[in-house]
Amino acid sequence: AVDAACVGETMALLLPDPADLRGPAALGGATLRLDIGGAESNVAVYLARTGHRVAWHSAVGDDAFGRHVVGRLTAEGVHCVVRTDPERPTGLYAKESGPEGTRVRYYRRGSAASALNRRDAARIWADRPRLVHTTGITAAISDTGRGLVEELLTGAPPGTLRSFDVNHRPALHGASDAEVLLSAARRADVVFCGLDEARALWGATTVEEARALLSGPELVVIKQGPQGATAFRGDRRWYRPAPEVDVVEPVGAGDAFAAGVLRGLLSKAPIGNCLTEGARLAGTVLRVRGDIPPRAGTEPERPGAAPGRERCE
Ligand code: KDG
Repeated sequence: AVDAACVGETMALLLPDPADLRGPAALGGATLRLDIGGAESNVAVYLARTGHRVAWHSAVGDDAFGRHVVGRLTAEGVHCVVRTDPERPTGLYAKESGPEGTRVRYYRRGSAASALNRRDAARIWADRPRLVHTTGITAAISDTGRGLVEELLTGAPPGTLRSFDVNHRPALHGASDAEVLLSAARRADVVFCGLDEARALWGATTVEEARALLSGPELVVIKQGPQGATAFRGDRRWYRPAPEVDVVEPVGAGDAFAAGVLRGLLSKAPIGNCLTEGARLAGTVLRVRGDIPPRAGTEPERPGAAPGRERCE
């Protein structure tokens, strides 16, 4: 049995050195750092770093990028349950961070992971995870990916905690995805959603409106960017401010936040402490250009959320 199963695509990530992006000959002779990125495997890494047994379920191509992804995740202590697809490549993505912010480009259509489908759920349940985590990205990479997300949310064995992060990506999601994401989010036990996402997808303007839309999950966590985050369970609510950091690059902070909350839930910490751990972890990734901070920079990590009194407001 594993503590958590994280399900979704992980891509090889190409990170140019910011100095190489200047001038008309941008990237000519540039150095590209090879990293990895995938919302669900990012969560898996954070959970593994505190000693949880975590499986990442996905597919990669029979190529160097796929081996790189699996190698990196394995080195992080994540158990990789992957199909190696001889026909389809590993997805790629590139991130350019400049003064105007971060621009992300995907090269993932027809990737190995886009062939994930509802039949993959059987392998996932075979591990008997306490928690299954997936996101709106998996629902958007293909119709079969969406089928797998539906299966994870409706076919989970009783007692499995189903976690869903809306993860709205304008480069991937079209207008018709708003309904898909809402119905997936409503079927989870724990849902993470940015207020900006709830606004863009469903027109919610306040955390209360976002929470009201997300009827169904036992725990609804609304991320308010620099304003912090609010969690709702039944008629109780908890608030935590955002970490105070000089932001280098924001991609991946949502995954770190979700992982911090899930760490807390796995160790049965009070909700307020789960949010505190989410904010702390998000702070660690906001300081780096990659999607996850290197292990050395964050060691040693505490197991689970910090003990302490729960504050409810
Ligand atoms: O949350 C960070 C992810 O967006 C990033 O790691 C890449 O999975 C990714 C995606 O599809 O954008």
